Amino acid sequence: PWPTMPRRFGELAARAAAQAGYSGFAPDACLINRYEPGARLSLHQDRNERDFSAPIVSVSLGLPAVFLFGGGRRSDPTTRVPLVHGDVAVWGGPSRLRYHGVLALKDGEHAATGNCRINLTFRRAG
Ligand SMILES: O=C(O)CCC(=O)C(=O)O
Ligand SMILES: [Mn+2]
Repeated sequence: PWPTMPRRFGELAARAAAQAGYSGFAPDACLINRYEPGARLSLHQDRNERDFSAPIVSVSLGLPAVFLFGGGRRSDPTTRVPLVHGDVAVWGGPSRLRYHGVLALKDGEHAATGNCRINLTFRRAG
């Protein structure tokens, strides 16, 4: 069912989505971001996918980060969500287009990744 990515990756993402209430998620894309200390991701919406009915499943590896989860407008207040190695965040449904970002990564060392954070977002690109 997931010809474009390792089977286990697709299964992990589908299971996480189902646990969050989005059954039947069949990701066909995985965007991988690598953050070095100081790197950040400014508030944005994930709009490159054709199908907004599918959720986003985000897997964090390595150094911890602070995820900002906002609202439907860039100026809406944000919630700070600490993400550590192995965390999986899912947003979908009415939250699918909420603004989000990542604060500047703090310096550190992680056994799995060394001096960086790696994030995988599983998506249904369409
Ligand atoms: O690194 C993260 O936790 C979020 C990544 C993200 O929002 C994206 O790649 O669009
Ligand atoms: Mn995003």
